[in-house]
Amino acid sequence: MGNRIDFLQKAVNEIYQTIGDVVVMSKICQTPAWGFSSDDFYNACIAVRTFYSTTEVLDKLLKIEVVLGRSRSDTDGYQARTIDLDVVLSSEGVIETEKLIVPHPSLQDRKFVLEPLAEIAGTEEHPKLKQTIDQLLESTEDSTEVTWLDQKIINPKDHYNLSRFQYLTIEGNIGAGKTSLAQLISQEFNAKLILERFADNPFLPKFYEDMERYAFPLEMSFLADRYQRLQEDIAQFDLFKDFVVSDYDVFKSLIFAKVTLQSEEYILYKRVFDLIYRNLAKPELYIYLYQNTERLLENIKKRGRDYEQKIPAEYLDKINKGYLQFIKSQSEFNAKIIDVSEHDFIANRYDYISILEQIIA
Ligand code: PH2
Ligand code: MG
Ligand code: MG
Repeated sequence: MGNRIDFLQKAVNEIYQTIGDVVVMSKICQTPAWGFSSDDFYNACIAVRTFYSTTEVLDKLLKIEVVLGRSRSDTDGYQARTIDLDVVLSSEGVIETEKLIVPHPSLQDRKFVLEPLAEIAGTEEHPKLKQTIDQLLESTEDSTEVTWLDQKIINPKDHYNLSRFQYLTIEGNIGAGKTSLAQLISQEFNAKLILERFADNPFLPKFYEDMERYAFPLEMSFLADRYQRLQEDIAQFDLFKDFVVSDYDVFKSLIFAKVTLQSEEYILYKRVFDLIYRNLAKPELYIYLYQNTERLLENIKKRGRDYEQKIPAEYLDKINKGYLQFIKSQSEFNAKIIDVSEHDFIANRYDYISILEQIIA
């Protein structure tokens, strides 16, 4: 009912904001109401990547239907509606609970599902019928004529247009979530991902045991490694990616060195750093994820890297201060502090979206 294209667009927007990344969308198809008489329907299928379970997704879809003005009356049978959101296939395979049946039990009998679904997932196999969607469409008994509309749904993520920053850096303290956020962004926005290699640094575990003794070799080896990676990875242009996102910036080396090194050591270190830094690409946007120390310690505990478990709160405080000082003092690139202390962008899509909003603000 109503402005049908607009309702479809609004539904996709809500799905993007509350459920997950809209990976692909079909065109919109028009068909007569199936099973009852009413105006023609507009149908479309989208694929969504989400960290929620399919049951949670269904709950969220029902909420979106309500937000978009759908009211379900008690009468049996089909009724015209502003919007109807169904899960037709899930990577969880077959789901049969009281509230939810996936794949949708009548999928194979309805062209208004099969046609748009084939467009985005023709080669997916129906987990019960063991045929692909293309095959089901080929053999369906539904003989409805399908009309494709010229108007298209806009992918909500186009709004964020992150590729305008050719090189985006996500920085933050130990355990702030920089790697997770960089991964989410690279996946959702087709960016080349550059991650710091910390696992193979032999000095790191030793450093946490005896900071004074191992600080200098640790900082030197991080510097060498970061320089090499950024040099290689940024220079190596990837034709199939739209931009670059990294979970660290080389200045990190200076920030940590200032905290961990003796002052003469730091002066030497800074000389080497200045020689090296000149040749490196600078990020167009530098994001600092601020997280309070208490939650940093929780995150460090949760991810359970042995050698990190003894990191003292005071050390994290000093590193945070170092970052903030650095951000204040530098003028070479655009830096932004995003406070994630009240947010959980790993478990909550809405928190993730609020970070995207701040990135583009
Ligand atoms: N949905 C129904 C019943 N009938 N007919 C068309 N053409 N498209 C639909 O999405 C549709 C229907 C129940 O949800
Ligand atoms: Mg339906
Ligand atoms: Mg429904």
